[in-house]
Amino acid sequence: MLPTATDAISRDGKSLILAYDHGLEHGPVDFDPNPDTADPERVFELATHDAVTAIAVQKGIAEAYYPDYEDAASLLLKMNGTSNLWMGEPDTPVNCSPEYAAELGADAVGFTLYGGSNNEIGMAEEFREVHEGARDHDMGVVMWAYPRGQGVRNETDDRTIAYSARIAHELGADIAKVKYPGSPDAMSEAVRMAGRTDVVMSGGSKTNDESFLRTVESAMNAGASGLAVGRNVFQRDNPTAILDALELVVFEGASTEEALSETDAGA
Ligand code: FBP
Repeated sequence: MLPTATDAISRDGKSLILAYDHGLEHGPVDFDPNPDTADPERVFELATHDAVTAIAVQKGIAEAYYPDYEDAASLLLKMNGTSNLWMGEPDTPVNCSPEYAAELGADAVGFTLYGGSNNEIGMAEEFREVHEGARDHDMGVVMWAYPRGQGVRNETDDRTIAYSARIAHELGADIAKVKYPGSPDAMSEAVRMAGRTDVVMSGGSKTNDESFLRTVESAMNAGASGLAVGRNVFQRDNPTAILDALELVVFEGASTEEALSETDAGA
C-alpha cells in the first residue's frame, strides 16, 4: 500500500487520537473527575498504550513533555485553540507555525474550523497556511470540523455534520473529526460526504463504558476510521480498561459485548 499522510498517526488506516487540549478549551474543570490528569505526564503515559495512535496537545504541552515521549507516542500538534473564557462569536487563534510544529516532532497538525461562525472566513484562510505548511513538512492534517456560531442552529444535526465533514474534505484535511450525529445512518452520510478524507468521531462528555463503546461501535460500523477522545478516557477511574476495550472495537472490529467481556471495562 502507498504511504499516506496519516500513516504516522494511524494503524491499519484506523486512528485512536487521545485528545488533551482541554485545559485550554474547557479549563481545569475537566480535570476535576481525576485530579491527577492536570499533570500532562499522566496523560502522556496513557498515550503509550498500544491503542493510542497519537496524542493531540497544544504547543506548550508538547514543548514541555513530548521530548520524554517521542519514542513512545506520535504527536498531533493542535495549532489553534480558544479558552472557555472567550464569550464572543466562535473563533480560535493560531498559536503555532507548521515549521515550529515540525521542529517539535509533530507527525500531524490539528486545526479547529468553526463553520458557520461569523469568523469562518478568517479561520479558513488560516487553515490554508497551516495545511500547505504541513504538506511542506510531510505532516498529516486533522480538522476539528465543528460547525458552531451564528449560522448554525443545531451543531449535531445530520446535515450539519455531513456538511462539516465535506468542508474538511474540500479544504484538504486528511482526517475530519466530527461530533457523532446521533445515528449510524447520519454518520455514514458524513463519511460519504468526506470522500477520501477519513472521518473520526469526537468523544464528547463522559458517559458510561457500555454506552460509550456502543456509540464507537456504531460509528465504526458506519464507516468511521476511529475516534479522537479525551474526557471519555482520562476522566475515567480506569482509563486503561477503556483503552483496552476501544482497541478491540476500533482495530479488531469487536462488538461492545465482546469488548466488555474481554477487558475490565464495564466492571
Ligand atoms: P472530548 O473527547 O473530551 O470531547 O475531546 C475532544 C475535543 O475535540 C477536544 O479536543 C476539545 O478540547 C474538546 O473536545 C472541545 O469540546 P467542545 O466541543 O465542548 O468545545
